[in-house]
Amino acid sequence: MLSALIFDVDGTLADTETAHCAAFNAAFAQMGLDWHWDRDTYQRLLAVSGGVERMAQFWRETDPEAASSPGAEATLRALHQAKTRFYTGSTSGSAASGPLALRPGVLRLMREARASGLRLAIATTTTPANIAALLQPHLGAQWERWFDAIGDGHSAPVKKPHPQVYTQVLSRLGLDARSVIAFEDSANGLRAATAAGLATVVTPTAWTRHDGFAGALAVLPSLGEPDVSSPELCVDVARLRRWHASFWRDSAAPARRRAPLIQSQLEPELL
Ligand code: XBP
Ligand code: MG
Repeated sequence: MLSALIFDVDGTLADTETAHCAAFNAAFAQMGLDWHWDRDTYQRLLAVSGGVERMAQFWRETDPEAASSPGAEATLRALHQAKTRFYTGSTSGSAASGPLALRPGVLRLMREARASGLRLAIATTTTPANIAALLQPHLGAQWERWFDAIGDGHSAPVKKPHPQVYTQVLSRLGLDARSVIAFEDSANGLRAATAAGLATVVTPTAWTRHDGFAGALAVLPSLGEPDVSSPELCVDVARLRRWHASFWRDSAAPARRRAPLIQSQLEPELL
């Protein structure tokens, strides 16, 4: 029986990677580095989960000697602290642009899930401060009370596609993977959730729409909003319960599990 929903943050709750990329570039400039990540570079580096790990990868590519020097780790930590200040400032609504919007259907489904007695949790590789900056404007100062468990880049330092953050959250929930659905946006996230044994709904963004999503429970442009999405693309608790039941009923047929139950046409305008 379905008991809980576990949400990834970046790309799933909100389309955040444009803001992350801008924050990285602002930190590089503030620290006097001539690094600048354009869209193509950042899209390629997104294959590496974790901001510190992502910068380390870029540094190894561009200056392997400096990247392995004794002070490199301290430099990366300072860079990441600066980046997090820029990101939380741009996301939380304190910037003129206002708070970063949640993706279609996220708040609706979380409200409906809680009203239906389902428990909610978060499993992300991002920095804890980023979660608060994103969710506080939408869920209020007590935003953490929405979630029975939160796994993040600090509590689970081994990043996706490793399943560490999902196994940690399942353990904190005291639930078996078969009673939970995960929500992700990327191939790394799908692989992490699948490795932890979870049926996973994928809602890619423009940053991740070219990833591979074999083994997903469903691949959709978003969780949908009744007034703007066609009915079959609107995810509600009743639909999730049906998908979850058929996913585990069909699990005896491994070949069928490789093809998502729902593979909608990811229309660019919907992403
Ligand atoms: C996506 C990530 C994060 C963000 C940047 O996290 O891989 O690294 O891109 O955030 P999610 P940090 O698991 O929520 O999709 O710089 O804090 O890592
Ligand atoms: Mg993500």
